[in-house]
Amino acid sequence: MSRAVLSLGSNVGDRTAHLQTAVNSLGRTVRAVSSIYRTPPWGGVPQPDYYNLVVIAEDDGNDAHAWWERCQALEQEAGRERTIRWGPRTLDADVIVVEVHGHAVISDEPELTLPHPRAAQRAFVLRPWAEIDPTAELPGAGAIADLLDRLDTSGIVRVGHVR
Ligand code: A4P
Ligand code: MG
Repeated sequence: MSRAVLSLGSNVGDRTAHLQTAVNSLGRTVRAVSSIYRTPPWGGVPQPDYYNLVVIAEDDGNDAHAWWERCQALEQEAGRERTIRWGPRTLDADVIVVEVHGHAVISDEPELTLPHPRAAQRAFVLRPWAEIDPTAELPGAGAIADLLDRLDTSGIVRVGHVR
């Protein structure tokens, strides 16, 4: 069995609809979905605020790569175009951590680096994740509640929920 924490974000078009479609597409793998948060753009590119949420999902497989493929499919479904790094997008779907049979997968492959290398610095990931799993740990970095304490969360506002 594998369990994944996925971060979904949108700042182009109908942000709620893009997140809703992505969660629907994950279908029966979904175990928990956070609220939707409006978050200031991270990464220095001037662009509209994002809507972000975090999903915890499980499947019967043992392949971390399958989660990356699902995320790529979700981005394609949302008509994502790759232009500027960290720039605006209809959907960003990132794999934050994967556990296979209860053990965290560690990978430094460029295509799928696990845990996600920038998750510890991203309140837009940790804040929604903490809502649905407050005692979670980011392997190699520590308790997400402690990581979150060190970040600026002042611009992050809960705005709703997918159905
Ligand atoms: N990749 C490697 N590891 C992973 C992983 N764990 N999950 C590779 C997903 N992808 C991973 O990503 C570049 C490559 O990273 C992919 O080919 C994939 O194989 P990309 O999505 O094509 O490019 P990008 O998104 O522009 O760059 P990057 O570095 O992936 O950006 P991020 O980390 O995805 O950040 N601000 C807010 N508030 N909310 C957001 O959701 N998102 C981003 C994008 C920037 N700022 C944001 C948000
Ligand atoms: Mg990405």
